[in-house]
Amino acid sequence: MIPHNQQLATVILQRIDELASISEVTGAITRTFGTEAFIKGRSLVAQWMQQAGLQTHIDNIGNVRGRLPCPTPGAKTLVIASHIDTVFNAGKFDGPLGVLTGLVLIEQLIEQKKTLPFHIELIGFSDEEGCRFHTTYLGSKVVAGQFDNNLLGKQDAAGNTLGDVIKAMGGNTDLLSNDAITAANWLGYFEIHIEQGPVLYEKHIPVGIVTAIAGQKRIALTFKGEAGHAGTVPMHMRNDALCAASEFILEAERFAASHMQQVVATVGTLNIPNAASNVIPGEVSCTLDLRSPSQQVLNSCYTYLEQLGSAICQRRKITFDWQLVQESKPVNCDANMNRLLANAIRQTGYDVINLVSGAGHDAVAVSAISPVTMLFVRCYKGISHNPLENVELKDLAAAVDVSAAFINSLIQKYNKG
Ligand code: HGY
Ligand code: MN
Ligand code: MN
Repeated sequence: MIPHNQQLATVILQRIDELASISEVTGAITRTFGTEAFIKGRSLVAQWMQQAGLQTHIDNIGNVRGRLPCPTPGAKTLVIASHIDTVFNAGKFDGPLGVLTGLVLIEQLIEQKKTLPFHIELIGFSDEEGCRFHTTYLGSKVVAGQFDNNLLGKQDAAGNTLGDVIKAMGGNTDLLSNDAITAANWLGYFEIHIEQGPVLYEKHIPVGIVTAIAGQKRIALTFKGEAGHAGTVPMHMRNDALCAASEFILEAERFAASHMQQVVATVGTLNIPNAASNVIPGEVSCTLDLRSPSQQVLNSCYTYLEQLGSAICQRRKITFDWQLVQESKPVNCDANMNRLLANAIRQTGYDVINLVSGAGHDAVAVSAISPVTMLFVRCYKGISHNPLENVELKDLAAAVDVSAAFINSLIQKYNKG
């Protein structure tokens, strides 16, 4: 007889696979905010929520939301959520694992006819990765009442504005604030997510608790030199934008590596307009992603690297543009909810591992208005943002058990009043 938790984990994995089959590209998983594939994937999640009997709707920012109301007047809401958008060429677990595990947990509560002392709202957030508009947490910011309408003018690579894409999806940009859960109504926020790091894998432990989430700054850089003929301009007479960018990128890597784990720096995109093998690059743009659990370290590294870029470009007679595009502060998860989650982990027979998340999560946006807690699930070698991302069935089954025990402890706590 297959253990019940493994049967539930099998359902979750089947749904993860079905959702992963919906993509903007053949042979890879890509579902970015507002695309046809995103909408198709979201409809599938909405269908599952409806089949489970949840009051389901799509809000104005494109989140898919399923509510299990409780009969208690004035009850607060526990939100169980993660994101359903992906990076390009993504793994299939980053985001959907949290939404689809949450769905199975709620289906179990309905099946067990549990009387809840609080409402539960399951949410698939529409844009956590921020790949299309170089933003992050658009969906969770709306639910947390933290959305900045100035973002509506942001453009994607094709010149579409965020506001236009929201409207094209059927959202009303004037009503985004109506989609927020107001502060008084939040009981708490629970997100289940793959670790996206190697600690649980190295320790052979299926789950861990997130104590804090690193702060991040995303910067857009432009290096402008002078395009020229690759065959005729002598080396000492060049203003090669790509060589300047390359020197900066390698220096940024060396600098971060010398900061002993306190900060990570990544140049994830680089673009050379009008690139050709026989043209000296006149202009290069790239992005820098800085992360640290310490705001002070994040700020000092940001300042240092901006000055470093200016100095390199001054010496090379290159103009240098440095624009902060997005930032979020380091966030602490809620000690009280984490205590309950730790008890649930022990109760399920596992050691408690506390982890700081280098990856950002929707919990960052929600932490502005609600206590948040996150359960990490071991993934293969910590690989993520990569099609090799993988979670074992038995680890997912463990996460189901721990999460169910955690939710039950909340029910007991709030039933006592
Ligand atoms: O970039 C991140 O940390 C997350 O995957 N959005
Ligand atoms: Mn991600
Ligand atoms: Mn994620």
